[in-house]
Amino acid sequence: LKKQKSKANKVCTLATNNGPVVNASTLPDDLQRHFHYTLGRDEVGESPQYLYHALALTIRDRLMEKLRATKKQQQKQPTRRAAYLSLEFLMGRALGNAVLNLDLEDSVRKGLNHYSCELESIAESEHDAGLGNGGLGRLAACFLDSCASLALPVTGYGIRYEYGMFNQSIENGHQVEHPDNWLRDGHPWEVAAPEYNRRVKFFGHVDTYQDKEGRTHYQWVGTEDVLAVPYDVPIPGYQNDIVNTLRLWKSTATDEFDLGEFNAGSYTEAVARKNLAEQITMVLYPNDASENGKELRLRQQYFLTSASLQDIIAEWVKIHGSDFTDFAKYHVFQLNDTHPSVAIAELMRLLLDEHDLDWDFAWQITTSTMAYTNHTLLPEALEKWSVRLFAHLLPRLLEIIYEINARFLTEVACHWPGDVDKQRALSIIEEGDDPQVRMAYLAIVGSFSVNGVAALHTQLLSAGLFNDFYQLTPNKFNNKTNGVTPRRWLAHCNPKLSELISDKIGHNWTRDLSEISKLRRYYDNTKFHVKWQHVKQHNKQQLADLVKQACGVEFDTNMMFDVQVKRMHEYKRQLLNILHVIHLYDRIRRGDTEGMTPRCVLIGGKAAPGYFIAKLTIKLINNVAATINADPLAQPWLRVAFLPNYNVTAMETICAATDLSEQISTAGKEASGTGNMKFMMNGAATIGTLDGANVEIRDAVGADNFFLFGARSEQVADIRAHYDPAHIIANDNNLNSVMALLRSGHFNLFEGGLFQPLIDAILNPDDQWLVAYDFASYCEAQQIAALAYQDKETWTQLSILNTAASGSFSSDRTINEYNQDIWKLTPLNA
Ligand code: GPQ
Repeated sequence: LKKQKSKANKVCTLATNNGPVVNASTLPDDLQRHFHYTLGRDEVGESPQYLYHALALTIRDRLMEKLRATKKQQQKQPTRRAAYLSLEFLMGRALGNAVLNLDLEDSVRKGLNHYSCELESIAESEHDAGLGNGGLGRLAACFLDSCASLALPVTGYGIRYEYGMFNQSIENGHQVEHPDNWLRDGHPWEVAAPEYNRRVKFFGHVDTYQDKEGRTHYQWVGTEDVLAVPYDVPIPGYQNDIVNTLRLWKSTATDEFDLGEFNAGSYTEAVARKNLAEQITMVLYPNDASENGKELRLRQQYFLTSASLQDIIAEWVKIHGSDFTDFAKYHVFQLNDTHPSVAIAELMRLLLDEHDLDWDFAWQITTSTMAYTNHTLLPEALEKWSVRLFAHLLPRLLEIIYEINARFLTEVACHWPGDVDKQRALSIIEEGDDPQVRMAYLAIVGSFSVNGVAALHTQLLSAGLFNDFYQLTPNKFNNKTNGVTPRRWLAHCNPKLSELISDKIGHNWTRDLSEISKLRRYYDNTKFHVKWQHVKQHNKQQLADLVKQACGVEFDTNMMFDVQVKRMHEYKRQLLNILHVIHLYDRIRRGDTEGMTPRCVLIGGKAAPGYFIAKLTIKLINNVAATINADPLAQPWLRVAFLPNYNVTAMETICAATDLSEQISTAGKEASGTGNMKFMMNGAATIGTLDGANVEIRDAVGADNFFLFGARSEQVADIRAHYDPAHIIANDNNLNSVMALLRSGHFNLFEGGLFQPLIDAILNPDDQWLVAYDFASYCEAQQIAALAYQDKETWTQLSILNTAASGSFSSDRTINEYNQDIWKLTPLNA
């Protein structure tokens, strides 16, 4: 009884005391309390899900405590802060990351002992938070980790999609999509904050009236409003007591809806309308770097943007009232691609219509708080919205965009007097039968900073795609090469290698990855080599187990692990990869195995559901894999698997186990890449083109330690001008033989003609991805890599050098640059 009493007291203090009452030593008790009382469970038995849930709540208590402390410290003195606006946050699992960042491993293991459970197996119960497509969404997640770890006051704003990135299964070699009901078992990491609900307007029309001074006022009326409800997810910094917030908005119907329509008797219509409101945040659009164009997507964009800006302005008004003089001193907004770029017009609307500022002042605030990051040069990914749709959905926003454009075009006219074509080319509104709003142009015009995500990408943006804007305002343009968090992508996902590294150079590399260069001292130390190899073998076994379980394919850890995992897209050229695999198979069948290195090829990635050619590539990979894996002749040399449902969690196992990282996009097409960095950090060598951040990776590790191939970006236009793939094929025995196998139907014996569209794509003189052009140099680089792998010493050195050279690919470096050049925030403890 006494014991129970003291427990009850503890709960009571927890509720009333502001000081820390949850700590490492109370963790095992807290875990039991959540398991038995919060969740009402007795035994772990058949459902370890509950124990995971209890553990998550136990850790969340600790996060909440630090979150409150962080907020308190921020409130002590007003600080400049940043909001990272993004339609995607690809967070993956939270448990392992929180345990690492809060340094709770020992006490968590102790707590789980009571239930005879391992942390690793409990962690398996967590669904990935897949609120993103690929690189862009994962970058946002890495950035949040770095911001918190650097104690920067940055809040993430996103959407709480009911359904995240779809789950992919492979049936008869084809991709099949399944809804990702990730919230089904509850999401213990979030806390709803309905007291901060915001109203977001849609549809309606604009009324104007003149006040006594003759000023015109605009009122957006007759709107159909939707309520935005915030859910806060704590973002812990790395062992620094800082916890920031990711605020995710869910859409619901407004209260009037309940009272008004229900009472009016139109019950079913009212419920249908409620559904409409809730549709907004129902599902993530599964398109990576390609156009959407759907009304619901624009609704999502405006919903996120409006709710987030209102949130920030409401807080400002609470303290400063209607005085916006210093607003821009205290706020900066980073737009993650054009997806949230309607923010520029929305901030104008809020300042003009709701807070009564005049145009010049509002514009000055907007253009000194908005900063835009571009993530692609692909024209099909540059967002445009039809003016017609805009006028219908967001009439007031369109008016403001027209006004921004009119004023901007006078600047263009001053810079290029008399050049009407220039005005047409730079206009935010694209003329034509179906006029369009060019969101990238709106983003550039309304921002004080425009950045690309790798040196080459920024250079191509300034010299090409946005050159006119660059000429107009060169100082806006800057580069911020991407990075990845070394906490998740080395410390957490590769504990064995981390321990080995820390043994040699201490563990400060987790905070300052530039220290990892100290590893170079050991690159020719044979004792160290043995340990390094040992860790790699262990990690390869883990991946082999995963591949066995997911694909039924046996990977042999003595073979080279050659991996390409990323979204399926023509520009990423998974097709080139599988052509090389077919070439190896062709060699094996011919008995030409001299100098061949046994290898296991793993490919994984999701295709957008409507992307026919990407889906067909998945089918080809699966059919080729089936043929090769069933051929006893190929067994000693080659195994091939397509890993279904590639996601953040799978990458944690994959990047730690890879020998050769495939980064083989057509030069000039991959803005940066970030998978390339994760592989490098974990000691994989790269085979790649001079594209995106590959350029900087190669510079860092040295040309001798990078397997380079393919056309350079500056050659691509020339090559395309007289491109004749049939001629290339006819003059390359290897490629000719591969194409003959494909054409013969060798990989689609019972599915005649199935792969013809892929064959046609390769043979198309208009093939902008230059698959046939790069094939020979790709095979050559593959052969050089294969030979290097045969010399164990050489390869181990290569592996160590890659990890040692990965220091600048930490997202801490990236975020420090964002902060120095764009955000100018003061770290909390500084
Ligand atoms: N990226 Cl525009 C996406 O993942 N989705 C997108 O919609 C766009 C870009 C990627 C880009 O393809 C990669 O090269 C980058 O490394 C990544 O964004 C992060 O910048």
